[in-house]
Amino acid sequence: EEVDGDKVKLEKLWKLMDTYEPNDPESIQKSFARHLEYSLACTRFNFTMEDAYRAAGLVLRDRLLESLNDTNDYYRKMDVKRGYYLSAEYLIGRHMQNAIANLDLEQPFKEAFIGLGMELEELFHEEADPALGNGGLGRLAACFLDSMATLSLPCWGYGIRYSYGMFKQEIQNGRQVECPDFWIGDGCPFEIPRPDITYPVRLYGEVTHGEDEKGNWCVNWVGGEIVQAMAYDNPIPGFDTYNTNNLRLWRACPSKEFDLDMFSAAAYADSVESRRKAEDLSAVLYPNDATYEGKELRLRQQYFFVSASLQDLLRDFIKRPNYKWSELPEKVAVQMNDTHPTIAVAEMMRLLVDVMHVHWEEAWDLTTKCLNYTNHTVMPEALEKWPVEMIERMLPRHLQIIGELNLRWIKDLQKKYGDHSPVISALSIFEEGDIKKIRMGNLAIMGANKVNGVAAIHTEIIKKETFPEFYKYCCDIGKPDKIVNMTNGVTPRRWVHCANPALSAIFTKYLGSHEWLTDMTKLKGMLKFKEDSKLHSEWMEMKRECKAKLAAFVKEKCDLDIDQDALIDIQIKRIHEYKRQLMNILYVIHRYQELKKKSPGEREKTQKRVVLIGGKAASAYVNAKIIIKLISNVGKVINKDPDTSKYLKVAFVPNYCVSAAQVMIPASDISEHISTAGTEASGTSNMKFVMNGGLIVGTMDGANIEIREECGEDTMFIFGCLEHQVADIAAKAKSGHYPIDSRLQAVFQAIRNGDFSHGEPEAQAEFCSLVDRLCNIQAAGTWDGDKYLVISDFPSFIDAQARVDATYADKAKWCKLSIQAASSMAKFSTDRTIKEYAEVIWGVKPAVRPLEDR
Ligand code: T68
Repeated sequence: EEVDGDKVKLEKLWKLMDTYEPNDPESIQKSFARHLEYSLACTRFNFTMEDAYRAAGLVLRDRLLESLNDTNDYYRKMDVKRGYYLSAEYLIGRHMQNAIANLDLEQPFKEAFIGLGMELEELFHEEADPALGNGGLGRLAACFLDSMATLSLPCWGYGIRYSYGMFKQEIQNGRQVECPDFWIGDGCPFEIPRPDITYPVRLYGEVTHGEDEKGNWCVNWVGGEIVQAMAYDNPIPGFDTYNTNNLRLWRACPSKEFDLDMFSAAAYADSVESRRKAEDLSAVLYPNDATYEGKELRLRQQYFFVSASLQDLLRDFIKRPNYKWSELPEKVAVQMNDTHPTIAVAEMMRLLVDVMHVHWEEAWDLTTKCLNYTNHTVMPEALEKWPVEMIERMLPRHLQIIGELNLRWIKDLQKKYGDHSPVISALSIFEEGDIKKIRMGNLAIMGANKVNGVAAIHTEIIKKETFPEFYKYCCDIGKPDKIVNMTNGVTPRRWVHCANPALSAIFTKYLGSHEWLTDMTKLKGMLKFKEDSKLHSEWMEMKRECKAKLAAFVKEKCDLDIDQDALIDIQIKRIHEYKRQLMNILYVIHRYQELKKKSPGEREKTQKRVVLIGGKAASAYVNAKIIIKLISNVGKVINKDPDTSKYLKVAFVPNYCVSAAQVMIPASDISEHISTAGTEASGTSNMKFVMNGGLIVGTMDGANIEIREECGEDTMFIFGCLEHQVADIAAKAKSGHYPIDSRLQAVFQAIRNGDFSHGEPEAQAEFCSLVDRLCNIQAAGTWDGDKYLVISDFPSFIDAQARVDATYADKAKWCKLSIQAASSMAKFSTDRTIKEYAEVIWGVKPAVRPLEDR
């Protein structure tokens, strides 16, 4: 019910609200004091650092809200086409520093807090690190939001407000222990609960047929349970624009109606219990990446957020004056981030046909014009397939819709390829077998206007290997460009400006303005200084500063002292066999063995190195967990060996997360992106490292290939087999031809000898199992051994590392390469990526909120 304008002095209210919060240091201080006292009930004489963080957060929230509301009004007024990013994950990281930078409040905030005797940076550390995602896919979504806002694009994100994000990783006796991450704690000042924005989401129940009020035949989905989705808004401010966009996350709540039948049947307690259970739906993020768990709760989560989001965006559409359904594709574009939101294909059809009474054919036309799908992986084990039986129980109407869609699809294919073409079973949404399944990838491609991969090589693999029949079909109907490439990126605001203020200052000083932060092609202007000795000394000073921060961090997290003059070598990413952290630690052992062989005099001449490895393993991923234990144990041996510890240190850094990345990445000299060719779709941390002046040791995989193209071959230490060679090497290995380099043999021998087992029989057995598996010592006939070709790529990995040492020895050369690489990264800003999505896939244009609007 709206407020009656006669009763409330609306005009007066409007005038009062028409004044914006002032941004000078003194007003910020006043705002801060007011929030401490009135919002947090602290006194000026008695508050903690956490209170101070919270009050500062509320100061920012006021300003974010003003901008969010006005931006929404502006988009509405302009009646613009909107983009909606559907993602089950957002790895947003801390808000505060980013919000201050993007709202252009760095100077006044700094002054305000210095004036109050506080360091702003200390406040940043009080903030929990919201980790509502697993890894690259979730972090990409967060970088995308930053770029959408910065480009003033009318685009929103939709997702799930998990109460428990990605688990916190503790390392106990070298092993991963998962601890719950209740990130919300006493509440997050940057989110805005919207109890007024809720939608019912039905699960289970049955489908009946009947007549509507007008006597038309209709379908009813009834019974089951209803969960309420409540909106939590997270303002996303753009940089150098007045636009602030929104990330709307849904929390599951009990439905508003109370079941009176249950109540009167004296089942009051049961009834409350079942309502309480509704909240479990958004309780926890599944900690798997690259595999999916066929758990019913996961499918419920997916449907829950998809249904709420589509209801919300369709409600917004029908609020437009004189809307016509035929105009939906001119006003709405939806991006499905992987197959996780793919049930959207069926839900969009259900909402249009059953609820909005649009004809089936038109509804399908609209659906396939609005939806788009991004694929992030070619690993077969990651392609989601849900049992038909599960969908039938949970979403009976959706199964009917998918069945009907498939029927029409197959008929179309039969006309083209004949009744029994093998293409048909490959393209069908249903997978036959003991357990009949729905292939979400096929459903996504069928329902999408555009399908995209995330790096050039990955998009080619999608066409040729993952979905070849689909690609052929697209070519056959004259639409080969239904599958397009959208190479990933990262936001330079968080990953250079916030993470590495010293580097940001260098760029701004040499280029004469901070324009590079919104137009990274400007960085090319640095190239003319790449041999300038003054820049070299500032650049090296910047690295030293970053390394000092890293050293403090490593001391705190690993209780290890590291030499700040050493070459810093980092591998941080989810632990997975295809990413080959195992190869990295095997190389560290080899390096250790070589050092041990040397005389003290010879050792003096070798390059000092600190190797840091970090990342989380899915909780059920046995091998990944053993790899963590092996890294920890190798560290324990090497770091305390007096012969070598001056020259080589290695540590497993616990609880890798966005805020850890912001400290680690700027300090690296080299980073490892060493997946088997053809397995890493893109990778995005590779981009962050290079933007910060680090060089890459890497394979010809994912975005490494494109980074090399942009920065020059000399800036990268490439090794390993190429994608087209993999099948051949694996085939030879299967037939027994798989030689092991003698240096690797020596490493295996040391592991088998128990040199890194600390006398723990369990660890010894586990480490041997890893080595045995690589060497393919297992049940006869099954070759599942060195699936990711560690043995085959090892010798060239050693060579690449030798090239690193040789190059690093020449400080001026290294510095030049570092400047050259960092200045050539324009392509990998998400601003470029998002511009391409907006132009090629969404057809969404910028809507710049004008200055006079303020
Ligand atoms: C990553 N995928 C790719 N998946 O591995 C990486 N999966 O190469 C790419 O750069 C990145 O996506 C962005 O495109 C993931 O991160 C997941 O996190 C995930 C989560 C749940 C289920 C499956």
